[in-house]
Amino acid sequence: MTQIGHNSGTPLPPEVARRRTFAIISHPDAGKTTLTEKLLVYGGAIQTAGAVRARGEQRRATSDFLKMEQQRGISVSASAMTFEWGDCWFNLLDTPGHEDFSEDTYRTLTAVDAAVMVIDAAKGIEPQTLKLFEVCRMRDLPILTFVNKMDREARDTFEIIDELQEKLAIDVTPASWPIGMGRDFLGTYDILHDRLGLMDRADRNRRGETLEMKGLDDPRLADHVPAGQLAELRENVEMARELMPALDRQSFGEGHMTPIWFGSAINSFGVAELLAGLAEFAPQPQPREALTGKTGDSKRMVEPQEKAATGFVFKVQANMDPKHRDRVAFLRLTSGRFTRGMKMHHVRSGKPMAISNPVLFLAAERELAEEAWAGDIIGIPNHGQLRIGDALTEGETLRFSGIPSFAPEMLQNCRAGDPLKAKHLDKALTQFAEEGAAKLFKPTFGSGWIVGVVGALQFDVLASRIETEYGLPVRFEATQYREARWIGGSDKAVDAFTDKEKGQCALDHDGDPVFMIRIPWDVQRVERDYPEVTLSRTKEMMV
Ligand SMILES: Nc1nc2c(ncn2[C@@H]2O[C@H](COP(=O)(O)OP(=O)(O)OP(=O)(O)O)[C@@H](O)[C@H]2O)c(=O)[nH]1
Ligand SMILES: [Mg+2]
Repeated sequence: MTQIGHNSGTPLPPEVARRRTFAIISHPDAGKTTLTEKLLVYGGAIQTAGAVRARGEQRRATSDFLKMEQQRGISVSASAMTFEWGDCWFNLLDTPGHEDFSEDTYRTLTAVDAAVMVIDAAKGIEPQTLKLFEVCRMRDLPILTFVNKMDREARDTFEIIDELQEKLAIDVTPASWPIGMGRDFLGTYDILHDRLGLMDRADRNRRGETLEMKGLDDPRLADHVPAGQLAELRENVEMARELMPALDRQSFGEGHMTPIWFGSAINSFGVAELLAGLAEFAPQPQPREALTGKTGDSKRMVEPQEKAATGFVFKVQANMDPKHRDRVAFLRLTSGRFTRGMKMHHVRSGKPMAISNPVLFLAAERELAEEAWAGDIIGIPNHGQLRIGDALTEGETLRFSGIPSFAPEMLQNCRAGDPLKAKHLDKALTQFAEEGAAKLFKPTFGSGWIVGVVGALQFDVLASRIETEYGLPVRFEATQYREARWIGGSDKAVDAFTDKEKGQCALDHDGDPVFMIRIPWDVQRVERDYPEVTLSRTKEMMV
C-alpha cells in the first residue's frame, strides 16, 4: 500500500497501515446515512441495509439510533462504525447534515484522516456542503467526492464538476464516469481501472455486475451499452481526460484535489467503487499535534507508529443503547496499540484509569475491543469521568488542541413538567451538557437552568431525549437573555466582577463563571466599566 500524508520516520506497523478512518459529510438529505448503510453491507457488518425512514417492521438505519432520528428520518448525532473490507480496516463516522448539529460534525472531523463528501446529483453544492468543506480545508483533510442519486434526474456531469472546481476551488479528477442518468442511468465506467459497472435495478440490495474492459475501445462494451450512450460515453471521457487533471496522490493528500465517483447509494450502486477508492487512496492514520508538559507551552507531533498508546475524546454520548444505559466516550487513538484492561493516564485529572470494557462499534452490535491501533475509534463506557477534549496516555502529560466549542446562540429556560422531578432534570441536563449537546447555565439568582444551543432543533432533540431517556416531560421557555459569554481575567478581577454584577452572572456546568447578556449594550458597558475582565465567546474544550 502506498503511503500518503505527512507521516515521517519509521514505517507504520502493518495493523496501523491498514486503518482508514473517515467521516461522511454533506448538506442534509444527500444520502450520507444511506451510503453508510450500504458500506456496512459491503463490509459484511450487517446483512441487509436498513431504511432511513423505516415503516413497520422494516429495518432501520444503523447509524440513526436516536428516537428522533428514526421518527424524522434525519441524523442529529454523529455515529461511529467499524468494518473490514479487503485488506483494510475501516472506521467510518456518519455525521448529521443539518446546520443545527454542526458542532457535533465539526468535532467529528477532528477525529478522522479523510472525508467523503456526498453531493446530490440534482442539487450540486449546497450551503452546508460548502461550510463543511471549508472546515475540511482548514484541517487539510483529503476529500473523496461521491455524487449520489444518479437514478434521479441529475445535472450534467461536466456542470457538476465545474461547479465543484469553481465553488470549492479544488481540482476534480473523475474516478468514474456515469452512463446516462435518471431512468436511463445504466451504471458507470471506472476510469482508473477500466471497468464497466452496471446497476441492478431489480434488487436494491444487490451489487450490479462489474466487467473488466480493455479500455474504452473494447468492443465488448457494445454488448452492454446501447450505441448512442456508448458514443456519448467515449466522447465525454475523452474530453474529461483532456480537460481534467489525472489523479495526483500528493495533491489529493494535501486536500487540493478530489477524485469523484458517481452512483446511487439506495441502489447499492457505486458503493463498492468508492470503498475500493478509500482503500486505495485514503490516507493511513496521520500524526496529530499535541501540547506537552504541565503548562502546555511546548508542542510535539504524536506519530501513529509510537509505541505508547495515546488518544483523545471527541464525542460523548449518553444512553446510546437503551440496553446499556451508560455514557460512552468516543476516543480516537492517535498512537500505539491499545489492549483491553490497559491502565491509561487520564491527563485532565492526573489519575490512572483502567479501561476494562472498551467497545468497537460493529454495526448494530457493540463488541468488546480486545485490541485497537492508532487510527481506531473506540467507545469507552464511563460514569462521567471522560469529557470532550480529554486525553488518555500511557503516562505522558499532553493534550490535543483544536476541538471546538461554540458559544450558544439561543438561550431558553428549561422546566420540568412535574416540579417534583426538578432533581432528575438537573441530572439529565448536566448529562447532556457533558455530552456537549447543550450548554448549561445556573444563574446566581433564581431557580432553574438556562440552556444554550447553537441551533433551534437542538431544543427539540433535548426535549425528546429527556423524555425518552429519563421519562421526564420538559418545557423550554423564552428567557430575557440572548447570549452568554465566559468571563476571563485574574481570579481577583473575576471575583470582584461577579460580585458586583451578580444579577447577570451564572455558572456553567463546569462551574466557570459566565456573564448573561440581555442587550448588546451590556457588552460595551462591561468593556467600559471593567477593563480588567474579558468576555469570551468560546471556551476551549481541552484539559
Ligand atoms: N432516489 C434516490 N434516493 C436516495 C438515494 N440515496 C438516498 N436517498 C434518499 O434520500 C433521503 C435522504 O437520505 P439520508 O441517507 O437520510 O440522507 P442524510 O445525508 O443521511 O441526511 P441527514 O443525516 O439528515 O443530513 C432518504 O429518503 C433516502 O432514501 C439514491 O441513491 N437515490
Ligand atoms: Mg443521516
